[in-house]
Amino acid sequence: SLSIVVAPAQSVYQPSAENLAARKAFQDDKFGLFIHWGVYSLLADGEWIMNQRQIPAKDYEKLPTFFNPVDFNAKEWVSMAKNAGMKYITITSKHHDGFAMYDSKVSDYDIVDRTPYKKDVLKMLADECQAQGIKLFFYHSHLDWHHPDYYPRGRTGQKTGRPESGDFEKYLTYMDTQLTELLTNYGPIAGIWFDGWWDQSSDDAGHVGKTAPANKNGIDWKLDRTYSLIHKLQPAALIGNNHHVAPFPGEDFQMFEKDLPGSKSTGFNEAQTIGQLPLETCETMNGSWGFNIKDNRYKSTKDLVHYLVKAAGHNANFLLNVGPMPNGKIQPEFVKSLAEIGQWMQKNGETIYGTRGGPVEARNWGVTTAKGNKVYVHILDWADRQLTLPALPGKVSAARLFADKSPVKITQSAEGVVLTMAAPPAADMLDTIIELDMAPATA
Ligand code: FHN
Repeated sequence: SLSIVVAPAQSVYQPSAENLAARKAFQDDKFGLFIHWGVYSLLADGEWIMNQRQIPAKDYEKLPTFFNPVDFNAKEWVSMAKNAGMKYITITSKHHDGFAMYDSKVSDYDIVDRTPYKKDVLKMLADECQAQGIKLFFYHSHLDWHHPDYYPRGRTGQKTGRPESGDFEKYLTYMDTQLTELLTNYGPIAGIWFDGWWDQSSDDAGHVGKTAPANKNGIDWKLDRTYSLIHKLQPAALIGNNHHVAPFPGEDFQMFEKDLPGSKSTGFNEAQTIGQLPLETCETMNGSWGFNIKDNRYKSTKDLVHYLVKAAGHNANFLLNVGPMPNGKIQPEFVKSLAEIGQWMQKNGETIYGTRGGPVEARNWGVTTAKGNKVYVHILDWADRQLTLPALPGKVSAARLFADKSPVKITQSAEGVVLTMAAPPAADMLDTIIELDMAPATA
């Protein structure tokens, strides 16, 4: 007989009013601190060390016994982020190594039960974020190189010492239970930043607008179920997933790793299309996410300010990463750069916070951002006194240098609006900003 298989109804996700408000506030916030911190920091060679050195779980489990971040100071970290001009923090609750940086009741493989430190750093950080008005997101890894039921092992993971079987559904229940702990015991959580879906990705990475099916190993991440759980526990919590494919239903923002949305400058984002969601791009301050003692590829403060400005010009937030050391301190090079970025943000944050990208597409000289009747022209790489903008949505009624309010001359040409400065952009300026007053376009 013909058995008709009724496909599960695609959950049509309708964001709540709180969620929509949280999305807008997220877009207004523009700038956040990414923190990759775990027991891997003891080896000072990045957060993939367990996989890169193929360390079997039973050996890697020795690491937590040495993890004792006695110099961790939540107030110091949150103040550093706030002084840099950041409005939120996204910290790893569990990275791919499976070790929970908080007191989980569903596992003893966590900072309270397995380290001499015995304190819940996420609770301390959450309390300090609430005290200082900084939002807190948790980065949570789908991928888990430690849990026995994370099987089949997917694209990465230990080839040695891992069980040759497992119950993936039990692993998903474990993951959902930890997410429930994080969204119940740590106060208001601004969102969950997923990563690692790609380890057991579906073959249908070209989907648009529907939840991915099970992959050829029969692995179905059941994202609908996890996302519904998160939105039920905290409706305003925003879901993002660093899966490098187009957004799935239930996601509230779209991230582009090491890539300005649409520029496809890294292979990760080839398949990604820019959806209608708020956007975020993330980057390291050197070349490593987790603490890496030999990685001195420090980006200059100018590079980082330009990345922040370009992200805003691409209508995206910028999530800038630090990988704290095993003693709980942030390395001095990062502290210094963040303080310098904060000085720039103190003077120029008005041209970033609360803006949206455009109206002029990114150019080789820079980008534009807009807020209310203002357009900010961010000149990042231009040595001429004159700059021509293509047609703008409305009439430019006045223009001035944002820094000193000195007037900028406005004329028209066949190519568009010509802005003439009294002098070319100063070479030492991280960003020469021209502020335009826009009159509404006449009907
Ligand atoms: O594998 C992770 C990596 O460790 C790090 O967390 C980055 C951060 O965006 N995401 C994955 C690499 O794409």
